Amino acid sequence: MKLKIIQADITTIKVDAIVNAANSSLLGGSGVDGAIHRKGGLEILNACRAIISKQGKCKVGEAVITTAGNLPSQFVIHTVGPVWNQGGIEKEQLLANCYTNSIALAIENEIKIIAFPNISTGIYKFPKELAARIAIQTVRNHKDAYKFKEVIFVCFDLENFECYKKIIKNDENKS
Ligand code: AR6
Repeated sequence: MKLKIIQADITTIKVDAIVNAANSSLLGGSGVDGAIHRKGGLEILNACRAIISKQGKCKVGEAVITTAGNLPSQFVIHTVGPVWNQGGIEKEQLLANCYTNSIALAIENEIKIIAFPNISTGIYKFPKELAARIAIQTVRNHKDAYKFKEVIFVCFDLENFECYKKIIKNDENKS
């Protein structure tokens, strides 16, 4: 499995699935969620509405999959990150669950290339370095269970981009 770190707008990249940092309503919002719904169009919103009417709101840490509508990718996996608020170990576990449950859906759908944004590190205010460590570690924990061709961490802001590069570099130096 190749881990790749890039700085980009996730709505512009063409992979099997991009992940959305959604909220429990799945009806869109601002940040990366807003960008995905804006560019992906009504097809995504209608697919989210159908999921909500069938199974109710998407809980924190859980994930659902839809078409990617007008986006270049094939699927969007919507996951709901935790709001950092006062933080705590349960928030860290919930963030890890976002990655684990997104990966489970990717496996079910035989997705080989998946791109993650930096879930919870915008409006939900999760500390960026801690979130990056959780993201990288959780993805690595699955490397024996399923062979992704590529897992891409798509960083939007420079701070996240630098964080991910630093962690990957430190890990390489240790091994
Ligand atoms: N491509 C990639 N990453 C992006 C993009 C983009 N186009 N736009 C922003 N980011 P956020 P959250 C980065 O706030 O913290 C929404 O309203 C951004 O720099 O999008 O999980 C939802 O509906 C940051 O690093 O998501 C929820 O209500 C990361 O994406 C709430 O925000 C996550 O920032 C979710 O908050």
